[in-house]
Amino acid sequence: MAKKKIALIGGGQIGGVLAQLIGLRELADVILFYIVEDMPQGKTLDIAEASRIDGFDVKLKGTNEYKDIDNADVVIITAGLPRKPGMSRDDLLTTNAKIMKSVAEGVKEHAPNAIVIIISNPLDAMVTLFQKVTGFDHNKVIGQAGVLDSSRFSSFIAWELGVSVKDINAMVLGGHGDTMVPLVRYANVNGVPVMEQLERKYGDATKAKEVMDAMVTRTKKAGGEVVGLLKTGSAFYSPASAAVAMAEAILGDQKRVLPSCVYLNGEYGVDGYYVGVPAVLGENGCERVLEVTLNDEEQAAFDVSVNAVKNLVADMERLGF
Ligand code: A3D
Repeated sequence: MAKKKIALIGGGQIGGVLAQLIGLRELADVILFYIVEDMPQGKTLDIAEASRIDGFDVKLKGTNEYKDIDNADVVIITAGLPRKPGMSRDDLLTTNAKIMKSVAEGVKEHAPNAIVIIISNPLDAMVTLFQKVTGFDHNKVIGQAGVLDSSRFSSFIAWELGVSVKDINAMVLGGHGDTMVPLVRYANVNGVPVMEQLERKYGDATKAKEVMDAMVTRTKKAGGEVVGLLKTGSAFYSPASAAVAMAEAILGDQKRVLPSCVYLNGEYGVDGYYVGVPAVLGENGCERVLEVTLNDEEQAAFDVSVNAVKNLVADMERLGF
């Protein structure tokens, strides 16, 4: 079977970790595109020179030319500036929209059949813009946010309960911003509701709720927590891991159910917007949206988040994108 090819657009912090993870997992050959001369070549050479040590056998190539992404099966986009302390994701809108427009034109011309995973912020707007510029089928353009937000939520729950994070199932829906919706009621430890475990731990429903509320708040602000500590950029190991899980599901036609920013056609009562929901990822990209029943409180929180996405997209359109 011919090796698959993943093109990475943007060779910064996330782009570098992506290239290394894809190599370590022998998921595909890697093309790393970035406009600055020699930089992507240096980064991929550095990673490739560890292949004997780590025992992986894929080709890694850096490039400054879009033509080298030809025939990529998956394109992962990180092009754009990350947040600095005190900056909201939305502040990035104008700068990153300009970058995304140029990237979309390059991908449209040279990798028209690829399935595209976008990481650049503000995420929901960048996914919308990329699809608009390329005209690619909606199912082939997907944003990464929910896999990471859900992993953060799961990690906090595991640390709180003192159990392996592998046994936590927890999901975050909505836009990738402060209005995201961690689904508390469905969060479970191997099927047992997390709230039940917290109530047993604290012997008190009020205290259990307080602890959960704090984990929900920390999840919503988790990106900012890392930005505040790093000071010079935003999270990059975990977003790369999240996108690799999505690429693996797509290339392996795994039909994994991963919370992803996908286009809604009436699901969850939303029509014509990209929003984070559980999606079945396989060889055709987003193959299906999985609907979950939301109670009134969850639906209200989801609606607030969808409205934030709609406002962000409207802002972007007002700016001429
Ligand atoms: P950084 O290390 O600055 O890398 C960004 C890359 O984009 C650099 O190589 C840039 O030079 C490159 N770039 C800039 N302009 C262009 C262009 N015109 N064409 C191609 N490449 C270009 O940032 P990073 O890797 O830390 O973050 C990348 C993006 O991901 C930022 O927008 C972050 O805000 C975003 N991000 C998203 C999440 C999500 O979970 C959605 C998490 C963390 C970061």
